[in-house]
Amino acid sequence: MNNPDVQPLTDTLHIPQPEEELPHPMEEFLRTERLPHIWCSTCGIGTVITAFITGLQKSGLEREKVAVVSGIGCSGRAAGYLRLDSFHSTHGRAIPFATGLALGNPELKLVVISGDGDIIAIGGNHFIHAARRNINLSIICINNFNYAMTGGQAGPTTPIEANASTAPYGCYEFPFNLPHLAESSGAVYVARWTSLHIRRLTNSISEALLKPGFSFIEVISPCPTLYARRNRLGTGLDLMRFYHDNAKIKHGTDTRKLDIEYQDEIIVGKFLDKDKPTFLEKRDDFLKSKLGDKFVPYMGPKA
Ligand SMILES: Cc1ncc(C[n+]2csc(CCOP(=O)(O)OP(=O)(O)O)c2C)c(N)n1
Ligand code: SF4
Ligand SMILES: [Mg+2]
Repeated sequence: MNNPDVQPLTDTLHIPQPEEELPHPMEEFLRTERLPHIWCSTCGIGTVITAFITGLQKSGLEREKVAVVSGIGCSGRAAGYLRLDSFHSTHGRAIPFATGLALGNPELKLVVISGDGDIIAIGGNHFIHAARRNINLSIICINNFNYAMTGGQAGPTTPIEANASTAPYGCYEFPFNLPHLAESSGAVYVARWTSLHIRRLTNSISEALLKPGFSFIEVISPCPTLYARRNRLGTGLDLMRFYHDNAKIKHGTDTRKLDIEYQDEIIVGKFLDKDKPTFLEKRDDFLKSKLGDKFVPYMGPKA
């Protein structure tokens, strides 16, 4: 029997017609005019972008108050595809570039999205000093264990035994344990996920964005074209299966125990979340204690 108080479902539901073009749900945050992107099929970087956009939406931060900086590399292309105040800087210099923005406009939340080579090799010195100072930056380091863009060279996260174009018999250098490097340099928030852990990565990104100070998220990500091909590890999908079977969630693990051995267990989770004055808070408190009323803190460009 027809009830006049009940609206028919067809009146409330929008049923798309085949000829109708639906906007992508993330279109608002993507520079669609720059698509198609450069990344290979089943590369993990796109997943990180999805997690970042969702994490940003979840954080509730106003997009005008967020800026993203990348360096150079496949991962370093991230900023260029994001419809935010986003900057594609030079190799290894994303952190000092972002630091300048953070100090120039303390209202901004700065995010650096870049690769293991960019952030930890050529940019390694900037990384440790920004962490030491507790600059208000969130770092998302996409670790694919090699310099992908330039042909698969070994870098500071390549595991011992892994083959690379500069390590044809396998890599024999000790790699960095990134969560431990971040914590021991002064970070206040440290997590590691893989690009399979999209929901957990999204939540971590959202938490890190809301955390004042230097936060660090490592994302282990497939590079099927170079790292996986050289090491005969299969496609991106095979690497995702590897993460599924070998990544173990162990929140709160002592970061000294987070080394990654070649094709072995990968411990993921949130390892550190603590409070400490940021660089600007510390500077202002310190100078106020020395100068008293003579000290006038810098409040940003609008002050
Ligand atoms: C000053 C300088 N040195 C070297 C290069 C060449 N270069 C471009 S990207 C890159 C490595 C990028 O590796 P990573 O950050 O891990 O990014 P991926 O491509 O693996 O995502 C290098 C060495 C450069 N562009 N500028
Ligand atoms: S070379 Fe590797 S990291 Fe670069 S886009 Fe292709 S799969 Fe991704
Ligand atoms: Mg890399």
